[in-house]
Order: sequence, then C-alpha cells, then structure tokens
Amino acid sequence: MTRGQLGDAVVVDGVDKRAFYTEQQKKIAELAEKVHAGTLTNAAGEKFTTVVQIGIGGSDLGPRAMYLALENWAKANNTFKMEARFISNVDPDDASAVLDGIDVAHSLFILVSKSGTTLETLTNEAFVKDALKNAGLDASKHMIAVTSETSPLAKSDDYLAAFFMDDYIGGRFSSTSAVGGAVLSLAFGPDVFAQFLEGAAKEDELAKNKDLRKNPAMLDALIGVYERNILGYGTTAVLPYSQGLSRFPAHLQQLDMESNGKSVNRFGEPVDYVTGPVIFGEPGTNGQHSFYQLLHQGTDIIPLQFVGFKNNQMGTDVVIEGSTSQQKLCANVVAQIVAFACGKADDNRNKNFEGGRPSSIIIGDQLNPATLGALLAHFENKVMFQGFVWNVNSFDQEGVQLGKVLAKRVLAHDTDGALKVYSELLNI
Ligand code: G6Q
Repeated sequence: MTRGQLGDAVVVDGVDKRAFYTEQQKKIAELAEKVHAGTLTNAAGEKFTTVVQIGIGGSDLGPRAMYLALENWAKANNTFKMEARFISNVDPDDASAVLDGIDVAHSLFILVSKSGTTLETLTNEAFVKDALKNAGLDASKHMIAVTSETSPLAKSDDYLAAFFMDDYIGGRFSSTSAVGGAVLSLAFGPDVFAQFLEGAAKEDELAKNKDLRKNPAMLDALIGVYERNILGYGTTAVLPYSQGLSRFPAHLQQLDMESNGKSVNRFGEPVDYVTGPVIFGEPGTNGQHSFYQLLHQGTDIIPLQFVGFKNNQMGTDVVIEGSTSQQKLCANVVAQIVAFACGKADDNRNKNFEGGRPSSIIIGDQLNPATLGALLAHFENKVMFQGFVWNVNSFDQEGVQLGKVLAKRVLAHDTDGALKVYSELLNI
C-alpha cells in the first residue's frame, strides 16, 4: 500500500492517502503476526491453519492470481504460513467444494467486498456462516472484513477486525490494498506483502518517466494502441511461461477489458475508433498444446505478450536428454517468438507459416514477490496509459450493471418476454 516513494504524501480531498494505506498495511501486519504466533486463535485456543477469501471480480481475481504466483516460491523460501482458498462464484458448488476441503474450525475467513452489497459475496458469506454454525462455531470469531469505510460491513460486529480501502478504487486495481494485502500477509507473512509493494512501487516510478524508451508501461501501451488502431488487431494473448502465473491472464482479462472495453469517451460522447482488445491467455507451454494452432496459422493475427523467467521458483529441476525442464521451458519461448515472427515457407500450404505475428516479452530473473509486484504494476500502468490515449474512463464499469438489474428481476419473478421464457427453461 506504500506504492510511491516512502514519505511522499499522496493528498486527495485533503486526506493523506499514504498515511491511510500505510496504517491499513500496519494493522494487517499486526493481525497476521498474531495469527501466526497463535495469540489470535479460534475459540478452542488453537491456531488457524487456513485462510479463505470470499469475494468476486476485483475482490477475487487479483488476490487469487497473486497468491498462486507466490505459493510455491513461499514454500521454497520458508516463508509459507497458511494455505489460502478462495470462494467467488455464487454457484453453490464453489463454496461447498472449498468448505469440504478445509477444516472450518481452524479456518479464518476474509470477507472482501468494497461495496459490501455484492449479491454473490453476501450469499457466499451466509453459506460459510451456516457451515460454521453447523460446526458449533461462532462465525464472528472466524471472520475479518475488507471493505470501504462507507460500506454496510464497515462497523459490523460480525467480524474480528475490518480493514479499509477507498470506495472509488476499482476492485481490479486493488490487489495492492487490503484486498490483496490481508490474504497475502496471512498466507506468506507481512514482509512478503511489503516486498510485493516495493516491486510495484519501483515499476510505478518507471511509469512516471517522460522518455518513452525508459517507460516500459507507456511503451507497451503505445505498441498495443498501434496494433489495435493502426493494424486493426482485435485480440491480444497473454502468455506467461511460468506455472505460478496460471491465473494471471484471468486477472489481466478483467483489468484490461473492464477498464478499456468502452464505446464512449470520458465526456459520454460515442468514440469513432476502436478501444480495448479482447484479452485471453494461458501459461506456456500448456497453451502451445491448445490454441497456438490458431495463433500460428489462423486467419486473424493476434499480438502476443510473453512473460518469461530465467529461473524457476522451487529450485528443483531435472536433466532429461541434456537439458533441464527450465531450459526446455525457456527454449520454447525463444522458439515461439521466432516462429510467430518469421514463419516458414512450405510448398504444402497446410504446413506453411506466414509469420508476421507481433510479440513482446517481459523477462525476469525469477517470479518472486518483488518481480510479481512489478509485473502487476506494469500492466496496471499499461491499461491506464491506453485509457488516456483512447480518452475513456478506465475506472468505471457501467457495462456490468444491466445484467445485475435483470437478474434481480428474474429472482423477484418480475419477468415477461424473453426473461420469462429463459427463467422457465431454467426452473427459476
Ligand atoms: C472491479 C469491479 C468488480 C468488483 C466486484 C466486487 O474492478 O468493480 O469486479 O470488484 O463486483 O465488488 P465488491 O468488492 O464491491 O463486492
């Protein structure tokens, strides 16, 4: 949460936001240390062993992706404290499966909802409270909340503690606030979360550079705008060659598409140019055995964003046929970039590769808290810069409202026409 240079006040509406977020970070660290030391326990005086985050959208995707990115690194570096699980979907199978796989008596739940009103999250909270009650436990001794100070959850007695974020920060930009901070500090310790923030802060500093060649986020943004608006490419693939980044593309989907998938500019006027692309991706090399066929030989050209690391996270590796698995992983990145760019002529049209598929790559030594923070901040800043160029408001998401309103009508049986027909088909 201290993402700028230490000491710089960040004043908004007369409030020093640095002081506010530093205070939240400190409070989270204190709580995490108590949990790890066993001074904050369940009612039986036993240590919590698992942390479960309940939240959806921005209150789930980023924190979940960050947890998965550091889980194995933390285990290999002896800083792993507690397993984390996540409940997001209102599909009852999500909560049931998580609850079945944990020991609720030793679990601490984090309810994350900036607004405190999200239907899925409140439903899942009730689901979890039921499970705790059925196990003879006092739910309020097993739950903390992360929310905004103005939300209905802020002053509730239902939680052991509450941590805050600003209500105007989109959830997709909130992984570095208490939204990600609580679960990451509990799972890996407050120091790991602090290193993650330091990495993000360093990348933010680069994003202030006016020289395009020294500002990777702005450069990446402008390459993306060129691909989208000049070359007319409608999709971008994110291809991290790191198992730890298995959910990173899912987080970027939200970050990018919810921010810049807009048809009006900041003044509400329709735009006469295209804006944000479709984003999708999977970790390499798995993606290679899935959708790369279309990337290499399909009729659409899809720009590619590779991410690669020189070293793996866990230290364990094996030499098979003269190379390590890590070398094989990296060799695949090299091969793919060149294959996409250069292609290969073949008289057999079915075996011909046109090439000309543009790509960029971000290379790190290893995926660790600091590099993960930097990677996250890179993409946050990229999306922000693209929003500036397209002159859209990257920080609202009105496009998600209509579906919510109609779902409420369906649940209230206030339907006609297609709403009624589909409701009947699904037995609602
Ligand atoms: C993200 C969006 C959205 C939001 C969820 C959860 O940028 O605003 O995905 O994070 O709808 O909202 P709450 O945190 O308010 O429950």
